[in-house]
Amino acid sequence: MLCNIRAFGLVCVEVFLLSARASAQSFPWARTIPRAGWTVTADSYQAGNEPANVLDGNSATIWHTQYTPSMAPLPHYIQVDMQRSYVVNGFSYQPRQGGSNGNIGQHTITLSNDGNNWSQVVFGTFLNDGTTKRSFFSNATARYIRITAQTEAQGAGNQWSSMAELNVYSPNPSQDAASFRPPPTSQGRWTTTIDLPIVPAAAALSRTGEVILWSAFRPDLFSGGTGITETVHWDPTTQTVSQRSVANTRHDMFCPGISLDVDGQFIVSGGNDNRRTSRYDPASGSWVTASQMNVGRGYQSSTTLADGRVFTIGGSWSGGRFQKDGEVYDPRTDTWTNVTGCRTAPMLTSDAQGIYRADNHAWLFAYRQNSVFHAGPSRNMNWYGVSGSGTTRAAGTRGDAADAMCGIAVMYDAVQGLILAAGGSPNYQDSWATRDAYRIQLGAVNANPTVTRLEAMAHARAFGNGVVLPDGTVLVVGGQAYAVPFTDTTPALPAELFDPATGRWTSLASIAVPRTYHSVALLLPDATVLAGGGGLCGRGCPQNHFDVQVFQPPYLFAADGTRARQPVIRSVTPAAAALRPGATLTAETDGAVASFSLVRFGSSTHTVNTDQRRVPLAATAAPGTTTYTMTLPSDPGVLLPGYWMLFAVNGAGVPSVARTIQVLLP
Ligand SMILES: *[C@@H]1O[C@H](CO)[C@@H](O)[C@H](O)[C@H]1NC(C)=O
Ligand SMILES: *[C@@H]1O[C@H](CO)[C@@H](O)[C@H](O)[C@H]1NC(C)=O
Ligand SMILES: *[C@@H]1O[C@H](CO)[C@@H](O)[C@H](O)[C@H]1NC(C)=O
Ligand SMILES: [Cu+2]
Repeated sequence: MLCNIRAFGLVCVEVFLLSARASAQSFPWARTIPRAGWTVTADSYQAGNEPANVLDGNSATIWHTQYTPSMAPLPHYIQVDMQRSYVVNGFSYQPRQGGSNGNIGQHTITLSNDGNNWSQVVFGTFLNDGTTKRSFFSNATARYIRITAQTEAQGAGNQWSSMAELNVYSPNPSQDAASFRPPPTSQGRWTTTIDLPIVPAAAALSRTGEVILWSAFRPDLFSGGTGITETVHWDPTTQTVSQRSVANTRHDMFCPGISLDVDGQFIVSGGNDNRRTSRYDPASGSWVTASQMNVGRGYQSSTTLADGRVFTIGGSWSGGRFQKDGEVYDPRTDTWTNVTGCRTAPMLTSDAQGIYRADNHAWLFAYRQNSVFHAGPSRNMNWYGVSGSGTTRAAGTRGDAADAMCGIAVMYDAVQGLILAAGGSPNYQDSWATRDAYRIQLGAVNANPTVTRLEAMAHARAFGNGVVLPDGTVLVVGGQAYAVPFTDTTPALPAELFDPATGRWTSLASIAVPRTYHSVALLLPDATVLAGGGGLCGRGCPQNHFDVQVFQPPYLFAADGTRARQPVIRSVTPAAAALRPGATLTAETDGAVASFSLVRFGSSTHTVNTDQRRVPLAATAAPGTTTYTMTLPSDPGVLLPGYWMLFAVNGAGVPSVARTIQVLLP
């Protein structure tokens, strides 16, 4: 697709509108299964709108549930019998084209080989429009596939369901389903796909346990917007997906800086509305207008500081192209203050597109003595001081690395000051990404760190994401080898796991679809990882991925392939679980465990997650008990203020579900 970030606009959108008409479109990873001989049934239909209409290749004829003489109530389902089992990995549904009554909203997709035993592979909510909906999921076998509609997309109370066409995808329709074996659980497992009514280009974990995801002013398009953001709340405990348009802050929060503050509020700065700041308050579930930045920014990064403020720098993608030196936000006073001594010039990459790209997506790590370490993506690294009007000090180069735009940088051990840097490309776009990986070991503040070249990843990745796990390993997901925004070519489908104990990588199971530009990933409190999104390139754009998928890392499985039993943290003392750096924390578990760690709540957009970091905790048990006492690090530059997940990890390496801990300001 020739639509890139320089060429977006009406022409590009028109192209996608035309391609949207091809509802039976195939993809490199998924081809439509020929529908000859299929049969179809539904729980209800209106005479003249029979279920068989979804297989006739004519989008003008539809299935519609009964509305007269009586209204058939939700839920509704429609199911096809493909007459034999296939390896399947996707489902597509074209809504009716003349009108929108019956568009499916909340739904599940289930598979069966015998018509009796069903397994769910997808749940979620579709966007209410006429574009073809596609749900891709991990390879499985099925003869029967069923979609069950729980709501009608237009409005509460509507009881109809309707559909123009239905297709089922297979990685290879001629493959014998009997030969199918899922990847071994030693590679982890990609589980349920969650359909969203937006393309999630940003996500953050709320201290309530909800994940908030957002796109831009439109659910499917990034460019040209202002004044509104389409968001989704996903509650993992109830499995509900709800759509909310946020207009009160008059802020299109596409491509912002995101930082979580001491109270777990999201501080979201700039983006399409490049000077605006919005704060998400988990307590009320609402967004609040905050002070505007001094400088308009988009694609800047920001990081929460040891003192609770938020530092940002760069961001020439939006708000003008010039040297955008640092500024600091104080949530207590709701003010932005320039720290012009934090200079942009030393942190630029040598991008072919100049400053527009060169100051994007900085790898910022707040650290000891209220400092900020800048690890990349430029090959040059820096220390920023954020007191007074700010200081900049060069910190050497990242070994023999080139500029690594849209690579991954993850602080997997904040106590030891250890950062993994991997992937990225010299130029933002039209540029080959690297497989190279480096360990950055921070020493004294303002001193050059020690950089060690590690074993390379198996896959080159730009636009991928890195997630630190409770055991200190780092999961990388998605990305592509040749960086071109809004393409799914050269995707890195297998996940990989970095083990700091050995310095080695392990290839893991493949995600169901490419997750390239505008994808997101987050660690969840149950020790699984959410990864998804990608696209946001306009109505009908085939690179739009309106979904996320949940990954169960290998540590959640026993050697025999079954789910491992997770240890349980029964209680935490102090019970309020709000502590200051240096405090003592006690946790009681349901059995002996080997270690504890804290992982900070994360946020994710454009490969940047400056919120996540891991702090290993040394714990000692009172003799004969499973009550463990640990002392928190005393430097708030290591243990940043805000919300953290406390995990216990047992002797087999299995993590618990997390307890939430708030780290207060010193
Ligand atoms: C139902 O299907 C699942 C998934 O294919 C399979 O693991 C399970 O054994 C089946 N259960 C029965 C009762 O056949
Ligand atoms: C902050 O810095 C920007 C860019 O240099 C400048 O335009 C703006 O006037 C400054 N604001 C204040 C309050 O000093
Ligand atoms: C699905 O199966 C096909 C083979 O039919 C394989 O090439 C592909 O890698 C599998 N996809 C995933 C995500 O495992
Ligand atoms: Cu972008």
